[in-house]
Amino acid sequence: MDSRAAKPAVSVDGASVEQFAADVRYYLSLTPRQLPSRYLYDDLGSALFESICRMPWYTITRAELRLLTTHGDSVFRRLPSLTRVVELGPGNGDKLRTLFEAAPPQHRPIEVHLIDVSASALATAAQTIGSFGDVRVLTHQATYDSGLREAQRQRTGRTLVAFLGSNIGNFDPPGASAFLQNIRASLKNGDAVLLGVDLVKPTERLLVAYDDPLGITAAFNRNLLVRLHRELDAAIDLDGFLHRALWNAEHRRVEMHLVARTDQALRIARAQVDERLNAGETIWTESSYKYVPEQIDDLLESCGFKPTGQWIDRDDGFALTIAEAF
Ligand code: AVJ
Repeated sequence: MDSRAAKPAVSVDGASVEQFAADVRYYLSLTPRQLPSRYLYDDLGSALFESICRMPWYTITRAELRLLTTHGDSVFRRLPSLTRVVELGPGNGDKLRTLFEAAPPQHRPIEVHLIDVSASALATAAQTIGSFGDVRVLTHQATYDSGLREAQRQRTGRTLVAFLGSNIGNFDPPGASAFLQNIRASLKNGDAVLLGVDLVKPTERLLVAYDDPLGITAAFNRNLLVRLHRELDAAIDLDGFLHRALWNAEHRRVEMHLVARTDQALRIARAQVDERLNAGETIWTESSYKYVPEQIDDLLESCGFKPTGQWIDRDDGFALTIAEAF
């Protein structure tokens, strides 16, 4: 065994280095060049994302927490005899904690399953939710799909699947449908989903949320290049790439890109990538789709869910929707 083969095969966010390398190789070869947004969240990326959530320009987190505080009680009242909550992508656990704090103790579920690819996020979230003494917390370090399958293997009683923070915005429309249909297939009638979704708003407000004056989102985006360096032995000039955010009105999405300032060599040893980017060429690293409220209802209905409640924060353009599997 050489020293490289002896390296641990798991990177900090739980995906194998082989999987990371294979994805990097494949997505960089596409036209336009891309990198999957799920790789934004290693330890540093997750810390940068938490900083983004504290910035005045990024309103998603606070708008959603306000809605959860104000309407959490109504959410649970619509789900009598709820026994379990499965949260996909709990982050630091603040969203679920806020939801639980808004509910009278007798409405709280007995069991919580947290599903995330990030081990550090899971540890923090489990500790936060564990502070509710009467709730049993189980964690699954996995992708949403396999984690959900795992969580549903031992299901009993009534389940609520929470998918908050507008994380659904990272899926393109067919992806969002497939994802919700997958959730629906793991549920039985009367189970429910709680969806937090960022809404379309004036372009200036969208752009400053994804290209902020402090440069934190730029650091979040360029951290992908740092990961290529550290985990895949890449030789890339970090200063050779700029952060760019743009509003794609046709597809109703904010896109993040890394833009080559000048001609750039892209050599990534462990992914067998050896390419050149021309000045101005971009690597597309994320889409954040924005919705109008009716579109959320339509999407849910087409995936086997009947919306039973929707609360909207008009100031920041954010919707919280509860829907029952039928
Ligand atoms: C966590 C996917 C909801 O798209 O708004 C924040 C990630 N990207 N700033 C989003 C993100 C740039 C965020 N989501």
